Amino acid sequence: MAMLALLTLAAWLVWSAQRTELSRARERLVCALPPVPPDAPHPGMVWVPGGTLALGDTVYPEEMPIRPLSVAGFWLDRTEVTNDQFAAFVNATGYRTVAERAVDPRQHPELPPEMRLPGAVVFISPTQLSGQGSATHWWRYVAGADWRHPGGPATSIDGRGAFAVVNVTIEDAQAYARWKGAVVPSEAQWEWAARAAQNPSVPSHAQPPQANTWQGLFPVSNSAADGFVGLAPVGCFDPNALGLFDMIGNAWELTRDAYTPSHAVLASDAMADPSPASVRPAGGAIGQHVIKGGSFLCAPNYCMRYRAGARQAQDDDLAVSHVGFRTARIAPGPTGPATSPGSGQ
Ligand SMILES: [Ca+2]
Repeated sequence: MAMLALLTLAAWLVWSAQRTELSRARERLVCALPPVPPDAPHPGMVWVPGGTLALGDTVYPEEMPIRPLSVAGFWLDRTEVTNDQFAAFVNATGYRTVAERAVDPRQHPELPPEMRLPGAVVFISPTQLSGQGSATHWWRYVAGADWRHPGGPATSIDGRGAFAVVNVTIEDAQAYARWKGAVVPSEAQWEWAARAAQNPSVPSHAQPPQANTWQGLFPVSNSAADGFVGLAPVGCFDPNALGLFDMIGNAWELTRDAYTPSHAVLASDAMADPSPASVRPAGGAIGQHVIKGGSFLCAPNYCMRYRAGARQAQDDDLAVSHVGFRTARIAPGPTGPATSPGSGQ
């Protein structure tokens, strides 16, 4: 009986390895993006016209209540920042990301020594779960995981230059943005852009077909009906009406707003001030920022955050394998006939 179990296990391991190899062989490493017009004022960025955003949604408590908020026009990267783009920044500046530095024991005296090593939290799909399961079953702190080694020291980004950079924190995102002469978008800017500068009369809560999310029973069964088991190269799915790719799904995206547990409190001047400054008051949750858009791990049975109005908290000093970002730029919009949505890509 024991021999039969061993043979069954061996056969499963061979089959599983073959399946993984097959999926890797089929993996798309790049997706074509529309050409950038030669006269684009901010190449690779899309103009997001201003308007009044109905901030929030009604699925989870943290996205309520819905609040009206003015957003001025701004430019936004049409894709998530890629590994190639982030590598250019690191090569030019020598920057070391938070995940590449040791954890300060004064900040986290509770952590065991192995979790103070440089590293990041990596998603590892469990083969089975008992009961309701716990996030600790599929998230692991992996020493040596960083943006160049998304799954740990044995992994790399070779051939994955067009993939969204992950395992980056708000500090890393802001350092990159400064180098580019840009900023990390506010939550309101991000949400307004994800809605293509329009408030839908009835926001959809359905899992979107044009986004890299999770199909199947999270976290044990991923059918990858959208073509991707994990992260995807940027631009593989249809853009929204402004020409922005992957606002929903693929990687969660950092915003510059400190996290608060609901929309009940906004900065008092934010309601009247149409500037694109952060709408969050000082004194939000210490050490957390808002992330938006959901990721390749969002599934209907677990995390319906594949929506513009959804939001989540992300620890400032913790890099995670499903969090990336894009940048915004405060500059005059396109003029004359080039003012149509999506121009200036
Ligand atoms: Ca997917």
